[in-house]
Amino acid sequence: MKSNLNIFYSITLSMAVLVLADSCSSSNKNTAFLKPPNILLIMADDLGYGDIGCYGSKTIVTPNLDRLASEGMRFTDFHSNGAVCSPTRAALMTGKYQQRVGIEGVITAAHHRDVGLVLKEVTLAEALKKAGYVTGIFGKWHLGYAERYNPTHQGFDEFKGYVSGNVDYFSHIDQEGYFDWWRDSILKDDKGYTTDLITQYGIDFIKRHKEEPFFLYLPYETPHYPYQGRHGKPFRTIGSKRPRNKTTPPDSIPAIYKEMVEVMDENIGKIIEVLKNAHLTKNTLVFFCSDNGGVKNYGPHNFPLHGWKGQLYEGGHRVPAIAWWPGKIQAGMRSDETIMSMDIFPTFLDLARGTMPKGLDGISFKKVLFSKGDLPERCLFWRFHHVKAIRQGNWKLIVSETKASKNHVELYNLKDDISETKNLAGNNPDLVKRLQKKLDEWEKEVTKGVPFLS
Ligand SMILES: [Ca+2]
Repeated sequence: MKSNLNIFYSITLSMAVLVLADSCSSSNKNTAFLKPPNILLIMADDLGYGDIGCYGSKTIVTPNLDRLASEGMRFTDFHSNGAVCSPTRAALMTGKYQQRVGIEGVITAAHHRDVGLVLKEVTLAEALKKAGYVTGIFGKWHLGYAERYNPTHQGFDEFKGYVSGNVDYFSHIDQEGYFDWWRDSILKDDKGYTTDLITQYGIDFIKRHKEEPFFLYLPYETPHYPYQGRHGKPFRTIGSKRPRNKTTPPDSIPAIYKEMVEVMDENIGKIIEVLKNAHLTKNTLVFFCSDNGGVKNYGPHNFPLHGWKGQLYEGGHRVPAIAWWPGKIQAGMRSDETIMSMDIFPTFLDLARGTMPKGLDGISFKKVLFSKGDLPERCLFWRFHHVKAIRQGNWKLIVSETKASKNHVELYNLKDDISETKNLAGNNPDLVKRLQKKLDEWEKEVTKGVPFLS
């Protein structure tokens, strides 16, 4: 792989030199011959909209993420496709609404050990691999427990990490008591704290592949439960079921949570240092985001948003997102474009100059990154359990089944009311009708013939 790529780049470099010699006046136009950028995608797990400094946290200190935001672009209206883990990851990997691949809910350790993202789907890793990239994932997969759903069968050259929703940060055992730490498609442990291990793997990957275009995906576990700090102890053992977080006293969770996020931030700082020392920053996009909103009960993680992980209020799916690429993305930028996880696939492929698969729902936001234009107007949709939502411009309609009503409708104008406090449905019956019609049409089209997790 490496030698073939080196030959490929030697040839293209020679071609570039010939073209430059032939036409000096157009030298700036010959960037097509340059090596495509490295792409580093870092995804936090359950990190809320207000959980890091540059999004307003008063308690959690995140100098490294804050620096990436101040030197790059911070997104204020970025959304996870799902309000929980697996759906967002399915959308990220396919560039489609997760409903199209039947992963609308969590692939649970208890009930879904034999389902996953079907292999026939073209994943982001497969598409980038086809475009000449070496690909690695270190951290959380959560798109299938069985070996046949392993990320190494979905376009990733290398994998270390876990396939469940969460593991003990030290013993690497999932909440149903199964050991869950993989080296590629083999179950094999590595000693260490999950956040630190993922970072070490990522750094090692960068050092080994710095000459190639690489796609490195680092889905951290932080700050998903179990709440365990770096100097804590393992508390899950093989065969023991600890379905929630009963080992950590609730009053100690805020301090541990803060430490977990700060340790992730410290680790991200280490990775950036490695990129700088390897002189890779001018040709590497770093993109950071969360997979869904913050969890209820343990602090004001989603402030100023209403709602939590698992809900379709903004707190469930509007998440932090930062893009950093010195020299390419202007420093200190803020984007208010409405973007979803499924847009990452076409954007990365656009940057890689790869072939776009057919049937994607996401769209490239490359021009937003480079401050060269806005995205076209579009409607965006969410559905989880008995709740569904549509976003058009500043309007958001949420339709839910409640005990009192099968069709409970809420309409918010997010421009004036980001906290979703004033339901304007009663004052805007025509708009409600229009949005509900679009929502119904989307639902019918997107779920056509696809079996769902039960
Ligand atoms: Ca999550």
